Amino acid sequence: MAIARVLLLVGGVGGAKLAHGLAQILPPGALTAVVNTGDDFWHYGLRVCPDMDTVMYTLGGIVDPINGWGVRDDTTHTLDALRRYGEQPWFRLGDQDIATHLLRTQAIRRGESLTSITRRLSGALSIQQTILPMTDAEVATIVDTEEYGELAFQEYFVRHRWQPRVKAIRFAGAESAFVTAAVADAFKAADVIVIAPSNPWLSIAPILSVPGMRDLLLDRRVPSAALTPIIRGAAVKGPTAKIMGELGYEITPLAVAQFYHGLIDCFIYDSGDPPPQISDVRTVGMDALMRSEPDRVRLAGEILDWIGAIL
Ligand code: FO1
Repeated sequence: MAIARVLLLVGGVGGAKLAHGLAQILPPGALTAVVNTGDDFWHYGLRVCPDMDTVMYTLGGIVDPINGWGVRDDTTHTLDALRRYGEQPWFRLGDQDIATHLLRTQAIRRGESLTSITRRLSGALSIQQTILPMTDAEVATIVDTEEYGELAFQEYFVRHRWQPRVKAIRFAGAESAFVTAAVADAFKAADVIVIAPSNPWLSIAPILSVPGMRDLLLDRRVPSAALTPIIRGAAVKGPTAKIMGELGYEITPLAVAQFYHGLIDCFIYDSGDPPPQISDVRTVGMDALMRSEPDRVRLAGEILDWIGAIL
């Protein structure tokens, strides 16, 4: 069966690459990305939403290709000016990127939802896919570390370069968050749900922490597939493998599949790894590493072909 609508649960850089690959092969409007907002924070009075922006800039074709986040060829004059005042900015906000935070903050202060402002910003960037925050409420990922106790996510990730040892992770505010009508509608409309190869504990777990989100996945009438972010014992990027070790998991695709058990019917691991055996989940090996833009398109096509064939 041909897949018309894909719903992608996604975090930052790695997941955005898959979103980009899917966007190349699906018709306009057929992809909806439900994005982690647990990384969002207030910084110099601005609402910064790193994963939302990473997905938006990637789909908009303006992302910095080296970092995978921020705007390509952006300058940092604002940070230089802050330094002149004696500040030591530790979070690298580019000048063009700041324009996004200014408009978003202004809209939020006026009472507009993150869902609505994201629709306007992505429309202005001529993005034909739908980018939805996991919720319009503020949810903050908090990382409990051996060395510093609890750290706000970006303090852990950027300021401390994800070096502290992780003891636990919680999602502050999740209990009073809610699934938006836009997210609920996207689940109803989807022919397949894909969980991107993002960090399960830092990027996907916050999405699943929103009350009602797990039920949307559990009540699905369409297949749900997850991709491994772990390939041959290592994370493609970032702290996934390190965190798995620190939280007591084996650093294997199987441990990732088990984390999603009950929520997925299909699991994609890298063909260089042994096939994970897990009950009620069909597994398939693919070249899961996205080194280049053609790789993203190839992987997205293989995923849709495989799921389309078993539908
Ligand atoms: N990551 C860094 O490692 N250092 C930075 O200074 C940094 C700045 C930054 C600014 C805007 C943005 O949208 C993303 C930014 N990121 C930076 C990436 C971000 O911290 C992480 O990729 C995610 O939060 C984890 O998915």
